[in-house]
Amino acid sequence: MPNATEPLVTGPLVGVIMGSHSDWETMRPAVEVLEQFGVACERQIVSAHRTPELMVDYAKGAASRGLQVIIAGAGGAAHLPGMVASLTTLPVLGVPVQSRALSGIDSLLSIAQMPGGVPVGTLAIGSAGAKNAGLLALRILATTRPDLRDKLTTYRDQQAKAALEKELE
Ligand code: RP5
Repeated sequence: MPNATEPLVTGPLVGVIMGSHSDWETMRPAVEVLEQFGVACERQIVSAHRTPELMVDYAKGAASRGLQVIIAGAGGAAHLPGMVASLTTLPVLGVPVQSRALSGIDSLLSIAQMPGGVPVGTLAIGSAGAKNAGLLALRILATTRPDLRDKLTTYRDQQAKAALEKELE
């Protein structure tokens, strides 16, 4: 596994935002995988509904603060990723949080069904989507960072090895 004690970069490159504190358990794996690879990230509650002005300021200021990817998680009427994507040219990865009423189908469709022209990369519902959002952010960053690319190759190889080592009783 990558060595978490040797950061590759300093200063947050990835912003992980979510609409509510109730989203945090779902979104935590995104932060964990970024930290595992030594990529600095920030985490913050930014709500499209409850803190719309903060959302505008966050999205407009993200690139100038040095962020290169934004991961946005939200549930229900999940406007956050699309609204943020409309306010920045950074890549925005949307994570649908599993809602109580509709099990996250509402979140998924709200995030995935963007009109042409405002792209949001939509991941799976829930924590698997959050983990993959972190890994996808790493892959985006790795296009210009050979050290990070090497770590991702090691991660992929270790994952394949672990899958094959499992015995079928
Ligand atoms: C959305 O509403 C949040 O992203 C969250 O998933 C959902 C419910 O929020 P809480 O009522 O739990 O704060 O804006």
